[in-house]
Amino acid sequence: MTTLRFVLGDQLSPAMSSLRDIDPDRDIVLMAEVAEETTYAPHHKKKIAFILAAMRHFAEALRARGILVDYVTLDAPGNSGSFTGELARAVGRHRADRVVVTEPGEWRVLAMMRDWADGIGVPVEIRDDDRFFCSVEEFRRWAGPRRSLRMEFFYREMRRRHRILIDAAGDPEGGQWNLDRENRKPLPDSLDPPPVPAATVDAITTEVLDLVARRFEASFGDLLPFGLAVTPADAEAAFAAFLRDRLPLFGDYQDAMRRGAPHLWHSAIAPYLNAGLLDARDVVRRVEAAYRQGNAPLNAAEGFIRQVLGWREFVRGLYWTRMPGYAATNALDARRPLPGFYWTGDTDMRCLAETIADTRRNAYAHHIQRLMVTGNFALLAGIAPREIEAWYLGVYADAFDWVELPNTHGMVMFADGGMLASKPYAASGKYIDRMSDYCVECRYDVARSDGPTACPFNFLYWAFLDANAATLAGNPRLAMAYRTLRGFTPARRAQLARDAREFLERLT
Ligand code: DLZ
Ligand code: SF4
Repeated sequence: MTTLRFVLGDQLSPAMSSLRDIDPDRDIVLMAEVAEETTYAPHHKKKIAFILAAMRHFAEALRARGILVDYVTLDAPGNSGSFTGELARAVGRHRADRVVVTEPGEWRVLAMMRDWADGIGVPVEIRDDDRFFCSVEEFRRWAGPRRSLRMEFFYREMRRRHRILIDAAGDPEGGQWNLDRENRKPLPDSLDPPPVPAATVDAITTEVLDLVARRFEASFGDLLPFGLAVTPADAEAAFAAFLRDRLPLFGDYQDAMRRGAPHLWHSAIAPYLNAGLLDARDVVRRVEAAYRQGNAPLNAAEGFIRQVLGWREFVRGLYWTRMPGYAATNALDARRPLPGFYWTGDTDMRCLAETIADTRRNAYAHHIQRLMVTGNFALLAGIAPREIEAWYLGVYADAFDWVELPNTHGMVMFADGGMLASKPYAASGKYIDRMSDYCVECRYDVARSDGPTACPFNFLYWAFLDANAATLAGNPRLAMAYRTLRGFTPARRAQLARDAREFLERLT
């Protein structure tokens, strides 16, 4: 009896549930580079190279353990170009009696998997992905029938359940659950972030880089220099460097932005966590240990752990319990096409140009750039959720649907009407100016709200609030903003709306 174990490109963990009871004498692991996965989103060149190189290294590591791996490269003759096609071909090739897989990170692929048993004629066992703190069932029980879900309460539950940053009395370490207020310091000019070390490129990765340069020449983003980790050992080195050099100040400057410093004190380990090169539970425990050993302050450890144990698990639960209907909502009726400058960076709004340039170079931008620059603009400009979601899914090396979709749809675009976020993260240029040095060299004046030199984020912000008053004015977290808006004269409101309309018309 031959079992075929199919491992996908973001399932590169040695302890994957699909590999757990493998019989090295009889079972075969299938891995496949397929055109459909490289093109279903407008992926960044670095993202494609990262996944394919990590897949090839993973296959080598399995072979070194004496496991038979059937690895289909993108250029292999006869490659059908899809997961379904490659699985069917491999079942025939090996006369497999059954298939074992771990559930995927995307609804689209789960729908495919559910059809596999019928299509290929052998039983297909779909196992849970248990690389997370919280299973989907556990999340479902926690969420119940609630219409809106708050990360904060889920996060506290996770902290308690897994006893992370909990003191001997069962209370949160330091007396507070959430130190978000201590994560917003503006960055002093005198302070420079430490460099983020790049991983070395070996022969396997070089081959992948050649392949991507050839096949994806027209895709978004710079392929070189390539410094992403593609093995667990290199990902571990990247995480260790973060613990040592950047975690201590991560908390203070979590929300800061600076030209030419894309990583600041961020860990930049999301691609490794999401592809399986690092384990989220291990990472959280080690950040907690750094705090307990006096190597990092509480606002850093708690801020990091909130992202991984809180947000990351929360959005995954939300994705799997609310999809596929979740993606179809459009609470603010946003319909504008994505402006071309998201792909070219060709805009005279400095904050956007810098963030998009970082994205193009690194397939990375940190969470405040994503939420408060590219995201904030998309929200204020009323970009269609599907268009901006496809952009985020493509351009970031860490982006897989389960994590990208709720973050963009719910958090950035408020398209779910507040199921995930208690308010839209709309902000004027004032916020960007406070948290960055972008405005200094911008051709727009961040202090002006109307007229030809005004910062577009300003009039767009007021026009957005005005236009969406019927939906948003009752939100207590926006009460102050609406009070200010109501204090404007009708003529000023009309002027702001006109500036916004003319600006948006010029965009398309
Ligand atoms: C993102 C991606 C890309 C670009 N290429 C492949 C591939 O060739 N083979 C593969 O197994 N996985 C790839 N992936 C990751 C899949 O898209 C991902 O596993 C699904 O979207 C489910 O999360
Ligand atoms: Fe961005 Fe406005 Fe600042 Fe220019 S002035 S960088 S557009 S926030």
